[in-house]
Amino acid sequence: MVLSGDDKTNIKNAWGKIGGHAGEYGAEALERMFVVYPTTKTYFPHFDVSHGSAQVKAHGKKVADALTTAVGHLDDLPGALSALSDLHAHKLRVDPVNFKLLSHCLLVTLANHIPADFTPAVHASLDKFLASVSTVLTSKYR
Ligand code: HEG
Repeated sequence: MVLSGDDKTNIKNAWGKIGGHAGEYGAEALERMFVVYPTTKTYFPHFDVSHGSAQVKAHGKKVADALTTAVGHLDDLPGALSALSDLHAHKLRVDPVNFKLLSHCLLVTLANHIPADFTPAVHASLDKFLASVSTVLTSKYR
């Protein structure tokens, strides 16, 4: 998956629109994932996954911060996400299909919050971005 110059511009612009809401949107995406795809909850047996959960809010901020880091390193996602890739592959062992589910929920969340900016072209660039991040986070499994 190669991000074009236009993709990089679209991704940075869209992320800029989110401003200080990244953590909140990350938590919303997680809540959507847990509600829509309940099997994803099996990775979080130690979490309270109910609506408004402080744990989901805190984890949403962590996920969003990692994505913000990624947006800042679009030319070196493997380097920027190396430690996180080790964690997901060697410790968490999250099946790669789940990354598509979370990515989808992130896109739905963004579409809801920045509808005017969520054009088909921006949608496509964000989809490529999340697929690239997911590839990095699942690249050390084998
Ligand atoms: Mg992962 C921990 C980011 C997909 C399950 N995830 C984390 C952490 C970050 C992160 C930043 C905290 C790392 C740390 O404490 O050092 N996760 C992240 C991203 C994405 C992703 C950016 C994809 C875009 N994670 C993902 C998916 C699942 C999952 C799809 C399972 C459905 N992550 C998971 C679990 C933990 C983390 C179980 C540990 C949570 C905890 O115990 O606090």
